[in-house]
Amino acid sequence: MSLKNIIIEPDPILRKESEHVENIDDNIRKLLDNMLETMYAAPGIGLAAVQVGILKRVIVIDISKNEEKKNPLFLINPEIISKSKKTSVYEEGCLSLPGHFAEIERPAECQIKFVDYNGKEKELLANGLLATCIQHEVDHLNGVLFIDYLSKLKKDMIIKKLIKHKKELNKVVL
Ligand code: GNR
Ligand code: NI
Repeated sequence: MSLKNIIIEPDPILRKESEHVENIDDNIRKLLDNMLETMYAAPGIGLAAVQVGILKRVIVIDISKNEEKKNPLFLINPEIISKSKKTSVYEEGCLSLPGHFAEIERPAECQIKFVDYNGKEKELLANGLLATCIQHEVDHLNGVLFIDYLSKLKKDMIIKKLIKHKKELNKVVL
């Protein structure tokens, strides 16, 4: 397995629409394994392939708190079939927006259809943090980040700080 670099906003890749996966083969499973390892190392509770520069509709999620009892979820071609009218608010973070957090309101529950690690079609009804995380990740597959839900003022401020942050990172590398 190997760790992948996580792409930080602003980057045009993060704004692209990811492509439907046609074949669930060993290459896709290798990508999912590497994404999971990268997510645990970050650490984060979710990761979309686009965040490591691969424009495929695949997501890994693990909202378990316990190090020993990991509970990874692999979602290929996830589709939100229904969302609740009831909403909930969570403080969201994003590995592509390091150091920035904001309260985001989303449907409290969502039902999804997806293909699992073994290529089997499945459905899942999610609530709580899992529902929020799934919607955050599906947004990534459509080129959407949580800052898109904030006022232009807040969004611009965060992007400005990220540009500065990225310049600092480049100085360290050089
Ligand atoms: O690690 C993450 N935490 C998080 C917290 C609240 C709502 C969504 C998330 S996902 C985020 C990892 C990430 O950037 N996934 O795309
Ligand atoms: Ni994210």
